[in-house]
Amino acid sequence: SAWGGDKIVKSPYKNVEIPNMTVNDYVWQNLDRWPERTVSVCPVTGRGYTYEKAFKLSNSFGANLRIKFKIRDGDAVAVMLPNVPDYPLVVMGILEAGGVVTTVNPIYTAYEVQRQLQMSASKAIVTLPENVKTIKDALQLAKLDIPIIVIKTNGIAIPEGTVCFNELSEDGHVDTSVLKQVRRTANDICILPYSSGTTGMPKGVELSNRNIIANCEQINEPLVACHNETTATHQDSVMTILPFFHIYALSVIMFHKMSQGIKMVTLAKFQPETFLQALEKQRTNVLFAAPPVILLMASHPASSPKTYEHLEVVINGAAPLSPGDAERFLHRAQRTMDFRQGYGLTETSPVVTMTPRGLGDYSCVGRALPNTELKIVDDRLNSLGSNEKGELLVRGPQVMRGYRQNPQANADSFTHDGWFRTGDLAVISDDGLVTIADRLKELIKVKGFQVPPAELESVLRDHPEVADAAVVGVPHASHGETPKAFVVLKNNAKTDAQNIKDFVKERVASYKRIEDIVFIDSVPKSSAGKILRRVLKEQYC
Ligand code: AYL
Repeated sequence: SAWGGDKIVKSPYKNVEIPNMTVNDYVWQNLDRWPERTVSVCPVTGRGYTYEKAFKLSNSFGANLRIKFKIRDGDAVAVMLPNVPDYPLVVMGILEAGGVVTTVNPIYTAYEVQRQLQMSASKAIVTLPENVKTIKDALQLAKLDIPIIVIKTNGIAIPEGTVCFNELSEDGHVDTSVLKQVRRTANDICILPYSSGTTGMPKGVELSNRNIIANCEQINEPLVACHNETTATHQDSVMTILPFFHIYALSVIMFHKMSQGIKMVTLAKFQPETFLQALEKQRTNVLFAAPPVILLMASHPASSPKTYEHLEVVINGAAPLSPGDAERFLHRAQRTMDFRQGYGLTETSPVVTMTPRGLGDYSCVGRALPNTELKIVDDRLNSLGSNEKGELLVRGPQVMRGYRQNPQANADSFTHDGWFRTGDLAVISDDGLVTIADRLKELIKVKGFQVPPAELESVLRDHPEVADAAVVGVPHASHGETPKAFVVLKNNAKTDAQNIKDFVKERVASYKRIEDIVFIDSVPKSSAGKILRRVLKEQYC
């Protein structure tokens, strides 16, 4: 049995060593084995970089961040980009400069960008021309003035009042010895993504170099690994449709694949035909996916056995998979593939469990990675046993240091003996297979993306005619879940549902939009003032 007498589930795998270094040193450590290999390429524009070129350009960019923009060790730099092939150069340059990367969703509105720039105290932001207007609006809202660094991708001049990334990263034009001043160690923070965790507004998740490197090493365990070694005659190629701004792609794809000399085929937009064509034409053999991608491959008319001729490994994560979709996809592909699943959170860098090769069970999320311990507890944190349903707790080197400047959230998220509370309801079998049963936390996931109810409630309460509001997630056929709002209007309010929807639409990214509003007289709350979401769900959903 995987269970110890102490009701702790240990990983079945041998512990891995975690090298004591920074992520940038880790990623580049084997550079001399594959300098001429492609690191990233866009199948639509053909733009891309070799490993050596990416290293050199990121060095120049990093040096300029220190010289021209006075970025110092620990300063946050925001990255607001779709999956362009330059993404790894930008991220690595920031890390080499000693900075901390905070990734921003490129479809965020000015309100959302403003909040993240303020909370992270970002000293600069890197983006594309089409996002400059949103960023300028955000800086105005925040009364901030930071440099906007813009990547020139098609020869067209960059907007006025911005700095050109391509000039900052040009090789040989800057003395990169300034990078020797950087003093970053394994325990320093390097990535600062935002997550709401179990409750409340998005919070900065402090991930250290050690957290990220641990997770890269943990997924190298032979029974869960999904790659062939890069050699003189072979290079794996990964389809990168999942956004780099989310920790799943940033960590599991970018950092891990670069440490292994793998090629990333980057797609900036989720267009079904382009994606399916690229799978076929680019001969990608590995695909990391979320449930909407699996659904697309299972059902799109252009999805055929030819599309998947080169595909060997598919890994799902980020939200509950429908096993039926997995089966329908495999049936479409007419090919034996290594189809697996991972589970984790932004707070765990992200991978906690992974299904082993050949398991063929699409309803579970596999076993604990090396160096990782699990526990199932009831609502009083008492340990439960195998096949008993309760909250999943995690201990391991991939677990974040904590939420930035938020002692209350940290106190709520960790037990006194150092276990991280996932807020997920799970069951673990005798032999250590984990099945996620439900989400205990208030977080809503739309197409695998976080939609924190507290964030939408705060937007709703900003509406001049709204007195109070509560938001819950309801099941949705293709998105997994969708937010549903309960609104209490002020006395004599003249507004209607459409007006409120439009108000929200202006302030949040498209996947957070509210389609369904119910007007109620008062929001049910506990004596402590906590919204009783379950009451709303039971009464109206
Ligand atoms: P966040 N099945 C069901 N729910 C999942 C799964 C899964 N395979 N993976 C993640 N979740 C839910 O921070 C769960 O509720 O990180 C969890 O608490 O955006 C929440 O998503 C965390 O959301 C991988 C690939 C982990 C992806 C990830 C997910 C990172 C998502 C490991 O191999």
